[in-house]
Amino acid sequence: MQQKLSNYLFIFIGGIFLFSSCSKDDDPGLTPMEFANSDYQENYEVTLGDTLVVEPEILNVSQITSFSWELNEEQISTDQILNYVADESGTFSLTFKAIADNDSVVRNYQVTVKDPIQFANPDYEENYEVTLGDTLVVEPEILNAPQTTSFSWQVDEEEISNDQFLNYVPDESGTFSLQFKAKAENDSIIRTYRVTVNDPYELYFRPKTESSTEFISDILEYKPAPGQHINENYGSPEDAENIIGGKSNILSLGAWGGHVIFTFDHTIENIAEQKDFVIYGNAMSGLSEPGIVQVSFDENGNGIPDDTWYELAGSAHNKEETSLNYELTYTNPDEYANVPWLDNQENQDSVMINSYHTQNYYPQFIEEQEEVTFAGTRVYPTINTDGFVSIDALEWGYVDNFDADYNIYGGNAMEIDWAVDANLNPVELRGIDFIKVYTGAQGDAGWLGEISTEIKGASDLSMVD
Ligand SMILES: [Ca+2]
Ligand SMILES: [Ca+2]
Ligand SMILES: [Ca+2]
Ligand SMILES: [Ca+2]
Repeated sequence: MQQKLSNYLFIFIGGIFLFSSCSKDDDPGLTPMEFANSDYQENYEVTLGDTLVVEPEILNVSQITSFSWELNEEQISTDQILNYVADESGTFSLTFKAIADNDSVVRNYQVTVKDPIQFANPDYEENYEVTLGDTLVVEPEILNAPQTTSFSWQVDEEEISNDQFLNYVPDESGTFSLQFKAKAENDSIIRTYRVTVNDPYELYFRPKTESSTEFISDILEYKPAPGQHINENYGSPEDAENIIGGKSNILSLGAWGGHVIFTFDHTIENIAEQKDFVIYGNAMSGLSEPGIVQVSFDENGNGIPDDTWYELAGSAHNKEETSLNYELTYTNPDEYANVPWLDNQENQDSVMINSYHTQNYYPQFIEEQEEVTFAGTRVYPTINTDGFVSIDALEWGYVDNFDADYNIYGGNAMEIDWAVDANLNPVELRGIDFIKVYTGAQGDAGWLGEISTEIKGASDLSMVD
């Protein structure tokens, strides 16, 4: 019985031998396994969570060949082709073995598993709101970005930047979708934002209506500098109110820097190629006391002049003697006495008293009762002191200034396009809500007293008959 079994076994094994012999050209026992290519990719780099695929091609594999993949000496697969999901970041040695009886081949690899690119904060501000003309800044922080990472910002599918951090000035109002993409090899992240661009003019422009009037509708601030009329006729808060709605009362702004801020019952539109408003003064030939004008649009719609001011640059603004960024501080003498001042160019002098006005010349109704500082531009009209004192007009662009067009308007007509920023660069304004007028010169005109701008009112020029 035992003899028989071993015979059967012999025949069975022999049969296999014969069968495999018939199916191959060569004897498997004599032809060792080998890799199809002697060169191979040794280093692999994958992102955490991705599948690592390695497909070594081997010649002369037989049915009894077994395979083994080891990652840092731990077996992770017994397939010939590796499909492995990287679940830990780091650098690993990977070994592949194919074994058949006494025959084997081995290959070593190095695998780097990178952490994926990701946003530092999973929560983010999705909605942005900016004002037309402002810069939209979006700064997504990203982790694990290799140096080769590229960035793309798109507005409605049009690329606007390749920087990681966006600095973008939208050129139209409306709401649009903004997409950010960071892309590295085989790895990318995307974030979407919603941006609303507000056009302050669309939101807050106050057009003229049937009931609109041409004159000043409200005084928002009256802060004169010291002067002979201050705290007296032409120099009180009541006098400021009296220039509302007309052009027959007089308001003095005192010496350099003293100002008044007013508004209208509608936005004064900047009409192209035309002057836009007129400010009435009491200038006459030989008696100009140039006041400087600043304008502002109520960008935040709150009715308060807390928005950007732009100065109207007149003819003297580019003159060499003109002082830009000028500042001057007056000290309250607390009595009828010269009012000392000190400027930011180390000049000091006084607003001089005269015998016609014997009150304290320092404004007693303003908040600053020890000293007050004004800032702006100082212009230098010519003061003629030979014989009858006179002050020459500046060429154009100032208030209470007897320029060539003064008699046409009975005042000084102003063009909003003269507006400049702090660096004297022109700015484009479609309309203005607030006007500030301040005395632009400083000097003593003898018996005329200090140079002090007067205004009698203002009109929207488009409403003047
Ligand atoms: Ca204009
Ligand atoms: Ca405002
Ligand atoms: Ca005056
Ligand atoms: Ca005057």
